[in-house]
Amino acid sequence: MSSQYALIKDGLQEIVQNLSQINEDSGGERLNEVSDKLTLEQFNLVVMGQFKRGKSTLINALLGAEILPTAIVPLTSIVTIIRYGKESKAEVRYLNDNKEDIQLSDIPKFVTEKENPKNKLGVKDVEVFYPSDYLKNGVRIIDTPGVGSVFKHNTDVAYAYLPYVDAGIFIVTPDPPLGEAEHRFLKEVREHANKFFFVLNKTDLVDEKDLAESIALTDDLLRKTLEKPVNLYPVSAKFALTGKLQGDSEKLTRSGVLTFERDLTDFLHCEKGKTFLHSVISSLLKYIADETMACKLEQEAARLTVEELKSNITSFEKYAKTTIKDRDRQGFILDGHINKLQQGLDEDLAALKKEDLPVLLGKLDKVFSQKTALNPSSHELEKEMENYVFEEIKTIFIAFRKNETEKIAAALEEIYLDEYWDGCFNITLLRIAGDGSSGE
Ligand SMILES: Nc1nc2c(ncn2[C@@H]2O[C@H](COP(=O)(O)OP(=O)(O)OP(=O)(O)O)[C@@H](O)[C@H]2O)c(=O)[nH]1
Ligand SMILES: [Mg+2]
Repeated sequence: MSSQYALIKDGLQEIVQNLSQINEDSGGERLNEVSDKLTLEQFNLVVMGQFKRGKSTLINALLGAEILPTAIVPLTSIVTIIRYGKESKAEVRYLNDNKEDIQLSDIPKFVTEKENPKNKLGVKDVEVFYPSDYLKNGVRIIDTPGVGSVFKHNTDVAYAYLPYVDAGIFIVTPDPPLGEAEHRFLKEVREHANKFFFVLNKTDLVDEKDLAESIALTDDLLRKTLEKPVNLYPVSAKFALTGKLQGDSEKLTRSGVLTFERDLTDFLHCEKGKTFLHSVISSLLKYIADETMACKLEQEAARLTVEELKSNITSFEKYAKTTIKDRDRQGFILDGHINKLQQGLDEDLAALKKEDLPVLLGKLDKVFSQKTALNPSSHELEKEMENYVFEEIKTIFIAFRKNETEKIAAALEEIYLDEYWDGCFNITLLRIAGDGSSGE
């Protein structure tokens, strides 16, 4: 296998050189990227999915360290590439080609929507070096922003990364199940990568019966979308991470991540080379198809008269102007949606305080009088009361958080679909208007 692999790899490198010579004027950057990929044998294992499914948490679980920031709100906004390094370190690469070494603890400042809103810092990506066995032999684990959130630019970044996927880990969760945004994303993903692992995360949040139903439903939806059977790995990335961090092997086993890790490791040992070559061949085929199309367009353009060309340019400029206006309008509408969501959350928090606080205080009074009667030692009493308060607040907040996550996810899905269909409608109107004006 290895000599065959080397032979094909060298052959592909030769094809890249030949293509560069044939087409000296254009496409140089794309061919250089393929050539570098072949030389460095870079293999991109990309983690993708809808916002908040637990992509960053799963990567942390695989690495056994809290490297990437995670949160309850849509968070990752910039691609983070994790590659092998004997020592842990990180580097920010900016869109203007500048680079900067940063502390691992400063990663959130650059890759999160909260600290770098709308990528105001102009970050291209962040590269993290880390000594994990997964990252040996050119494997790069890549965290991408989630699709389908109210931050449309995060969805754009995830879509734009698809051509770089050699193998993917696609994350879904039982609750809510596969939604419209994910369904659309999956259809696109299908066109780009040969190998995908499907992970059903957050299994710790559902009971056994719900989990079994969810596995069957997700499996069915994925099979229908991808038109082939899939292997679905039920895991709890949260338990896997805490299991590894606390050396709790029982928790780690319960997380289900070990089966996934076993299959992932097998794949990286046995099938990575074949998938890598497939991926390079696909990139080259896409490059050839694009260049052929560009040639055809050039030939067509050469046949047009100057008047026809001028008229096409005018129509295009008109279309571009309307599109920019439409983008600004959408931005304005989305800001309104965000404010509404925030307002809803504030109202729910106020209601929680108003309804649950008096009940909690009543319970505390009752437990306090029971416990003082049984155990007057102030130190132990304080500890017991602290534990009681902690558990009560945790129960209230877990229920609140679950409820709010569902509410926000449903609201975001609705906003996304509204905007999507609005966009389709506007494009149709523009096309109709364009057809009319060209006939004038
Ligand atoms: N209960 C539970 N919570 C989880 C699990 N995995 C992730 N979470 C939580 O889900 C939330 C989102 O996790 P992230 O890892 O930030 O999700 P993400 O997919 O990277 O989100 P974006 O970057 O916004 O797309 C965080 O609050 C995590 O703690 C899990 O297995 N179980
Ligand atoms: Mg994330």
